[in-house]
Amino acid sequence: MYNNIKIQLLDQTALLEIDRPKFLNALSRETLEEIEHAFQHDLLQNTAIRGVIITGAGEKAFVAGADIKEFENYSSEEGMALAKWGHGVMNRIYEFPKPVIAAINGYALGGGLELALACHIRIASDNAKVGLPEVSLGLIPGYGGTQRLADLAGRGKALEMIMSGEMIDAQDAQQWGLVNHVVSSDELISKSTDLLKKMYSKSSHAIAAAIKAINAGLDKQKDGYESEIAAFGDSFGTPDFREGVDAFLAKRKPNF
Ligand code: CO8
Repeated sequence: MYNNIKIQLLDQTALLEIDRPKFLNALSRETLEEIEHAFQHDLLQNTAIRGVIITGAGEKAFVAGADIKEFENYSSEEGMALAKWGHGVMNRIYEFPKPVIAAINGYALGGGLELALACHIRIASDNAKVGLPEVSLGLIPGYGGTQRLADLAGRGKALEMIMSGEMIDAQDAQQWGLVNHVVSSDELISKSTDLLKKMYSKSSHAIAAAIKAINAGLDKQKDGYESEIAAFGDSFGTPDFREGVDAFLAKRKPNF
């Protein structure tokens, strides 16, 4: 049914694996559509599923970002439309009434880190590397990253990560408040399922209510999210975007 994701049931937990290892699980439009569909239908409606783990196929990456090859020729309007839709998908996960854990098994970059930030909890393997490198492409994060990173790590750390475009390792990510736990690769899924199992012994109604209440407290009328969408769209009209993406595709350093 899906071409880019796989869903496997581990008792009451759905393990959603993003399955494009050849492209480091980059989020193509079709991949994001499939994630959206899964959260709208299977994962939501199947009452046997009480929690979800999102992870990446292969040993190298959780998700290395949005698929750069797909948006290399986007106009500002197309960029803004994609960000608006992407925000909707991320919000669906952020507000999902069952617990969602990102099991970060390698690179979580750009849209990949934004996907992890939209989950309720993040657990990283000790080889994980996370970052928001969009400025290297002449862009800014476009799937909620400017807001959710600042929520978790604070303004100073968020600005450092976004303005430098540098990645940090799993230990620093834990210190910065981005990830809850760091474990070995072998333990990543078992640590995530163990944490979910503790939640399954509690009231699922109360858990859904807690997610809603915590999110409501952080909702700043969504103004920041709107300005991210507008600024993200504007970036597509700049020469820096052309240079950044051309450089990535030509495997050279950009010259801004
Ligand atoms: N998109 C498309 N393809 C990718 C991506 C990506 N984000 N990341 C990696 N790939 C592909 C590579 O092009 C390569 O394919 P090929 O073999 O055909 O050339 C394959 O995956 C393997 O990658 P590398 O050979 O580069 O592997 P390395 O181990 O040398 O490097 C890195 C790993 C450091 C992760 C490197 O691949 C990299 O820097 N990737 C790009 C990371 C990045 O910039 N991510 C941010 C993208 S922008 C974004 O996410 C914006 C989100 C906001 C919403 C977007 C809406 C439009």
